[in-house]
Amino acid sequence: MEKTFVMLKPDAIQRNLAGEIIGRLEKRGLKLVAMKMLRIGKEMAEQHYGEHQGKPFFDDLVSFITSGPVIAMIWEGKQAVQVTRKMMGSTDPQEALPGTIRGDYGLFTGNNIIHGSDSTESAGREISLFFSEEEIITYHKDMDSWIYG
Ligand code: D4T
Repeated sequence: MEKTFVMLKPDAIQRNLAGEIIGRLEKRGLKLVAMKMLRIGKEMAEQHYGEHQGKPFFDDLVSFITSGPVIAMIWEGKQAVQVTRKMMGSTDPQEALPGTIRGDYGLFTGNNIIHGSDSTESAGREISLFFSEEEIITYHKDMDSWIYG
């Protein structure tokens, strides 16, 4: 099974959207294997968004992601990376389709509610930045046989 890293950004927490979003991922059939709330420091934010260093929106991005607590999670499932990205919708919430998380709850690119890894390589890097091996839980869910057949 593939793992992906998902983070509910400070706007999701402040707007009371955490339960709703976690519920959507859960109901889709993805399996939650790690979760914690934390406040990201500047250094960790710069590392997480390293690919955007030097871009005009970088400083705003770092100050936004460090502005309040986030919820970091690992979700597992078949094609978990791609499935989660589709559920999130486009980076710019104004472009995101209704039915997607950003398309239903967002209006502005800077505050786009949720982060999800964009590839299995990014997922591996992000998971090890946020979680230790011991924090990732391996367990069986009977329901998986109803989800995957
Ligand atoms: P993240 O990484 O937060 O899941 O978002 P995406 O994967 O969908 O998009 P991204 O990496 O291109 O952008 C990271 C982050 O930067 C903000 N951003 C992005 C911004 O404020 N202005 C911009 O022009 C872009 C492209 C939003 C998400």
